[in-house]
Amino acid sequence: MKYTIGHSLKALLLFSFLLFGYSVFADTEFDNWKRDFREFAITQGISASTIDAAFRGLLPDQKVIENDNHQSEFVKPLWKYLESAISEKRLATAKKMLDEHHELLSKIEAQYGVQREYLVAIWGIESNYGSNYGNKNIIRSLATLAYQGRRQEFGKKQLLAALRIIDRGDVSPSQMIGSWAGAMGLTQFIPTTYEEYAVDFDGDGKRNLIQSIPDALASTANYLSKSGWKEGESWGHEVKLSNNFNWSLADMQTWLGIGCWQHAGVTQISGDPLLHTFDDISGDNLSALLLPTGHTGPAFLVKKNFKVIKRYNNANSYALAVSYLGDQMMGRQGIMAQWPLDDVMLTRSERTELQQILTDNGFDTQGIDGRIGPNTQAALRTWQKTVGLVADGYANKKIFESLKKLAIVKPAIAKEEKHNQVTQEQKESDLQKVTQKLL
Ligand SMILES: [Ca+2]
Repeated sequence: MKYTIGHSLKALLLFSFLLFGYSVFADTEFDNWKRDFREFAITQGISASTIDAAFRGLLPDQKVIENDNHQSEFVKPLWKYLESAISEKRLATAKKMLDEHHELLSKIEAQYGVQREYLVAIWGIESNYGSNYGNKNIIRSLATLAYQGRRQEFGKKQLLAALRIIDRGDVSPSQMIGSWAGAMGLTQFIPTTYEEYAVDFDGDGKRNLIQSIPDALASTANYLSKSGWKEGESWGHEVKLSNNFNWSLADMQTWLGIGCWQHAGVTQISGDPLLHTFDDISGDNLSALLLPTGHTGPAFLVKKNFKVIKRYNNANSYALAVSYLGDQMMGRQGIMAQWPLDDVMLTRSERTELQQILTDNGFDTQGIDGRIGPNTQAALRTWQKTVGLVADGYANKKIFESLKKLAIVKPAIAKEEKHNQVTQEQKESDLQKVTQKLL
């Protein structure tokens, strides 16, 4: 009898394991991880009761890992992104918010020196004025990222910061709702930014960026101000470039005074000289030239405040959206020049291929990750210069097709060169000739 029960029990256990084994195993592993993290967090000064309250019943969220692994094949053209970020409806709500929170915004502006329009723009773009700031349990999202996947260090650091925020009494674990990646509240602060820059502006002793509009907007102003926002200044201006412009200056690494830009052939969008209206420019006030869609699209001279907006989200598209939504609240004009609407964006695999071709041909992109960053742009620019194209470093379908032709002709040139022992100068001139013929 004893044997039979034991046998049946074993069979039942085996059956259960086959049926539920993976999840039972995974949960146990996660429980172990939670136990270890709890111990670690206590050594970091977080109270056991806070951790226990935050970790109670917590399970990993596979959706978070899926989102983290999902790298989109297609990119939205910049003009499409701006169209939705600065829609008529968004602008109308923004103006309503300026009106509704007039008094609060005056106080924040006086204390932090950041124009209210840009704060309201960030609030709109980050959470659509609180109507969309994510519905994920932040602790669960961050615990999942810390437990598995490719960003465990980030997850761990942010989770600790989130627990400290709860420990401090700013918000409760259940109030911590936000995006799958850990950004919280009306203006989407990640926990480490929250810890460092959040302020209590409504005076209740708590820094609540999820439910308190005064706290969220003042914290955003504080963050911008501490990141070097220049009071009373704009983010920059749309400009026009002369036909024989030296495109290598438009690399966002070259920061020059306004006089230098004027000398280089930059004018106001109207064609008037820069200095006439750029009266907030002093000697130390430098600008960089941004051509987000290459030499055929709009051009912008951007200043320090543009860089500060990018501290929030390091994308030119985002910073342009905040800048223009803010400007339009002030009644300033929108973007005047035409976007290159016929441009076809590269897919992720094409971007990877472009980097591979450039690197294989001696134009090092410093890694192949499918993202067109400053290194890839610099490599592309050098290639464009070598073959006599406008060196704007902008990668679209047309450039990609030209580059693919190069990948075909380059080995033939190299073979011939080897045979004839040619000089570097000759090599470049040959390459230029062949490519010109192909393009
Ligand atoms: Ca508060």
